[in-house]
Amino acid sequence: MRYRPHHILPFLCLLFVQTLFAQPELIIPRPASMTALGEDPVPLGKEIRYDTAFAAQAAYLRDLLKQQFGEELATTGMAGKAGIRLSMDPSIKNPEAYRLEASGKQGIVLAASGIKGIVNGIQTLIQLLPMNRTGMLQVPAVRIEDYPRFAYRGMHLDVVRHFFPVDYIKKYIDYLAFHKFNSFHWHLTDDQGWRIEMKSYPRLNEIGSWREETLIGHFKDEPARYDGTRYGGYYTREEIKDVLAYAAVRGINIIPEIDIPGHSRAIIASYPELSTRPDTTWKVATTWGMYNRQNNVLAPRPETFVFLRTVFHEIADLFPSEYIHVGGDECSKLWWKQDPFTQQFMKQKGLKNEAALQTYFIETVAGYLAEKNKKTIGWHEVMEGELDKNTVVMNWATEKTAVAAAKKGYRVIMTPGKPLYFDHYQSSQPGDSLAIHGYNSLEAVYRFDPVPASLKPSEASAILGAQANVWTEYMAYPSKVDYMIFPRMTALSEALWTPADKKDYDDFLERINRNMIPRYRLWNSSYYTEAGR
Ligand code: TNX
Repeated sequence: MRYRPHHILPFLCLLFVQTLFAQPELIIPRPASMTALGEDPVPLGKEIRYDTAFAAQAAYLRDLLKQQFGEELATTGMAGKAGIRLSMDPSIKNPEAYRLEASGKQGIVLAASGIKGIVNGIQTLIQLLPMNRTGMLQVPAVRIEDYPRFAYRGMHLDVVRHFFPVDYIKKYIDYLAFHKFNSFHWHLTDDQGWRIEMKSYPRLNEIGSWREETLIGHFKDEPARYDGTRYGGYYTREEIKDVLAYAAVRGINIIPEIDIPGHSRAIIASYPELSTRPDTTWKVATTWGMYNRQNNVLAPRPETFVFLRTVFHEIADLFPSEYIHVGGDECSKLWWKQDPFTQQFMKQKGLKNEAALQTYFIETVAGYLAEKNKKTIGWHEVMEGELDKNTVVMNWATEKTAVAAAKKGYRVIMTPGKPLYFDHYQSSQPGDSLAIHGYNSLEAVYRFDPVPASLKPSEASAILGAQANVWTEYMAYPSKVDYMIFPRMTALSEALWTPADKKDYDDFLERINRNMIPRYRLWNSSYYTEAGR
């Protein structure tokens, strides 16, 4: 079934309904349980009261309401009577769960045992209010008890292939919060640039953050064309801290990724002595798809391991996340095979092949991270050799790889190319704005189940959740990112949050039309529609 956002009827209904309040039936992702209380709608009131643990979330809610309605509610601690109450309730076991009750007797009470639960409840409350102010603000009388199906609900963003300003990163974090995601995977380094300020190795920024020019069109186009314009940049430590604080209020954990030992061209451009050819002057990559095409690997030299320990310690000190992502994907073996020093190193360490060396790098870095009490996440290729079971495997291949990893005893985050690569087309029509290749439809994303059918229930707990990846080779501006993620990100939010038996694709399309398309517009965000093409 196609959804028809420009169909007039839903909009008329929406206008009519919203003069009173929004319908709980439209909430996305759909809550686990919801009961209409059959009472009159409950006025929003003039105050937000809160337990001290939720002071920052009270201010966040106040700002959201002010943005949307231009009216500033008072935040008053627990004193006062009417209005919204953000209440700490330790009896709610899951800190991401919440209870929202709006009734004549109690007013609007939002209860949770943790920051993330309150933030999730706030997103539901926002959707119970009209999108535009049309008279008194009130919410329907309901009781909602809600919790996530999966513990890991993530979105990734590649800020290397194209670089996005802090304002957009914050907007992206707002998208995550709205959709009740909890993890932002920030892909900060790659062949085409190093995007975070480093104190320990300044050439990573002086040289590694800039490329001479950028490829135009698809990387397989012949002949290749370039734009001749220097491109780059990086986030300063102050900017990173600002983003971390912004995310923390919204209950979003930021997992930084420093991608090694492949995807390292920006590193070896800055410090050629860490490459398999120290005598070479490397340039930061200007094209895409480097795997097995251009040398972009680290050599296992003593200075490389000093570099890795120092850099990962600096990252570990900056980011509060329990997990740090070390990359480990698409590490070409060609350049290691050709390098006598690397071959010598492998012999000396008893590493039987280049896959084992790849794992050696990851294990070594996992050890450096453990010194800082951090755990490691790597792309599934890190399992090519014998890898420690504490490392979480992020699987971008098929279900088969995920099943193999789970059976070996790894914990897995699912991010399969099909359907969770949002750099693939969501339109089946030729002539859509350039994407890498492939077709990941909205429906495929909605129907995606992170748990492979062939896993036994006892093995299914190995699947922590899932994430969509947003590689930005063909997304030069925020509006293109928006266009690629919406509405697929909205579909993923329900696949990760809502109990499987409560999912319904036709109903979801209805909610996209009536709740989300108007909201994307409210946010001034681009989105894809079949009808709008
Ligand atoms: C593979 S999947 C990559 C990225 C590219 C992407 C393009 C993975 C971990 N690495 O470097 O951007 O394909 O779809």
